[in-house]
Amino acid sequence: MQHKKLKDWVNKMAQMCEPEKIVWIDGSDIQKKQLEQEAMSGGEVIQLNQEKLPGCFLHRTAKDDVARTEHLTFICTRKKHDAGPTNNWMSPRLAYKKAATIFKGAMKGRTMYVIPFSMGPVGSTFAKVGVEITDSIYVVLNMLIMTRVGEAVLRHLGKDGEFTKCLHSKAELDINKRLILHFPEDNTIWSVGSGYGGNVLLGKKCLSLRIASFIARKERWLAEHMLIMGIEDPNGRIGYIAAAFPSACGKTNLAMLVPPEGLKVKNYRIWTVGDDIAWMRIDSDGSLWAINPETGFFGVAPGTNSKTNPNMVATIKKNTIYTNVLLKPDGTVWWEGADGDVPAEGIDWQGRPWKPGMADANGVPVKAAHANSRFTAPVVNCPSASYRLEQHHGVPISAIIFGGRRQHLAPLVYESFNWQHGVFVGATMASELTAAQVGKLGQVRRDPMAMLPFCGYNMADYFRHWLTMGKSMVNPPKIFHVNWFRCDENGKFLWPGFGENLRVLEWILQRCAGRVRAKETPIGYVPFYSDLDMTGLNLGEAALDELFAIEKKGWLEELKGIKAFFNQFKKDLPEELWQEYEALCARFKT
Ligand code: GTP
Ligand code: SPV
Ligand code: MN
Repeated sequence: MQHKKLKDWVNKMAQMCEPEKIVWIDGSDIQKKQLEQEAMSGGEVIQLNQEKLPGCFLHRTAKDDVARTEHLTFICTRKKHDAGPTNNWMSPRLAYKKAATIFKGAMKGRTMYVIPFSMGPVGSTFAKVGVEITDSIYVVLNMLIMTRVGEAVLRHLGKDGEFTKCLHSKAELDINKRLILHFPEDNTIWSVGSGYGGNVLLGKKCLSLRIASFIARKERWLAEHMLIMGIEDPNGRIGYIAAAFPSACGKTNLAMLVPPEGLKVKNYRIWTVGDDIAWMRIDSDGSLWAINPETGFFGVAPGTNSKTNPNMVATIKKNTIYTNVLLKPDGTVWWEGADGDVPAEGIDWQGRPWKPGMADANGVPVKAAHANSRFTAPVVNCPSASYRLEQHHGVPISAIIFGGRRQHLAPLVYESFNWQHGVFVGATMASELTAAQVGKLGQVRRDPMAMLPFCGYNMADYFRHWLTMGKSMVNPPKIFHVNWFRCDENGKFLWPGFGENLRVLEWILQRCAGRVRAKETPIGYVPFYSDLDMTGLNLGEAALDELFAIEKKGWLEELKGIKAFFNQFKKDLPEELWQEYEALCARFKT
């Protein structure tokens, strides 16, 4: 290893954390096997039934360490204003100082692992290198699935290549001594006191979104919380879309959907590029091209079964790490909404004996798996994995889709009038909170572009960057909004979702190709019912009317919420977004 800065940094961090030894992760199979053995004997993971689930393990986190802790996540820029009104901010000086007292001696008696990793194919124009230091072997095993790790990365770094310095320690796994800190100006991340995915797999949300969004603005590209998928028609033409939905709102499911029975005759083929993060650049053709910087899925377990997501069921049969699910007596796993019968017994996600029907002291049913239990699996396991995953130029994006979880208001799908209006649609997105973040379930919050918890700088500047990007493209993608979660008055989903969503994607691609007309409404274009292929779907016109209803009263309320949200950005909010706001108000008045 020739990189002096890297060596010096590792030494300095070791001086602070005081590990017993330092192990460099080389990405080899031999080392991976050793690490797995070590993780088993240390009790960090439990080996699952190797006949039924080869290469699979189970891990349990601490009880209060099961989701991202957004209130303990900070953007540490020198000026508070640069973090903006939607981020938690701490001065870099104070942040380093506070965290250092927790990191001090935190690795005593432990091994410090050093993981060189690349987000994106090593050496591609998109790729960014990070090095994560951690005392968690679970983190190492996850990073080996989620990113490109090892020698090739070091070789690419050479003597003085740029990398993001990522430091993590479990420390005491104490929520009162937990901090997830981002220093975009230093290209540095410090995470301490947690062992949960989004807080500790620093290549994911911390680097690929918070730090990358900061870099992307300077370098004029986009780092987004988006899935990427391709839809191939029978003529072999593949249309690619990128879609931003907040956490636990359906990205993974959409990215690998299986065409519904009624559309089978059309012979569509789905190609999964990514399920969580998209890095997008304007190429020399003036179009937007995207890669998925990750190599694995860190997906939500509950609700995953052969009906909702058969491709994922196939993906997680081998070389997968399960976190916080039920362990069955036969050494396989289960979660609420998994295939098969509810097991008669097992060990729940907290390691306690479990039986169906058990209730806690308050009479609340005890869950077998945590609502935010997850699996970590390699993308290449997925039957629908794109053949272009290693391509350095990525895939060309025809449509960008924003979407949220809204019981009311938002129709099944609508199209923005143009890029600027599309940016307004993204900037005013809202969604109900889920188990993916610690907070009040079901509460509606504004979550612009599904990036509220992930934007590494002032969101007003982020909106401006989006507006600028649109102007820089000869051929910008069209922008749409979807809502799979609208409910009837009894709280039942009006739309069947999952594979059936292809009917909506089909319309979207037809709009991109200019093949169908659309109906103009105050909020954007919606489909003529006759342009939605409903073959084989038992959904009457009345249900469609409910799905597409645009209720003036509700939207006038929504406009108040949007105004209040925009107001917090004060003078920083781009004028264009106020123009769009006024135009929307005006369209509702006439
Ligand atoms: P993160 O990994 O947290 O970023 O989540 P995600 O956006 O990838 O969400 P995911 O696809 O894992 O879906 C989360 C939950 O939404 C699961 O419980 C799914 O069963 C449910 N879900 C996904 N798609 C649909 C849909 O089309 N309709 C309905 N009703 N539920 C859906
Ligand atoms: C999300 O919460 O958006 C996730 C899971 O994709 S985590 O890695 O925890 O962020
Ligand atoms: Mn996500």
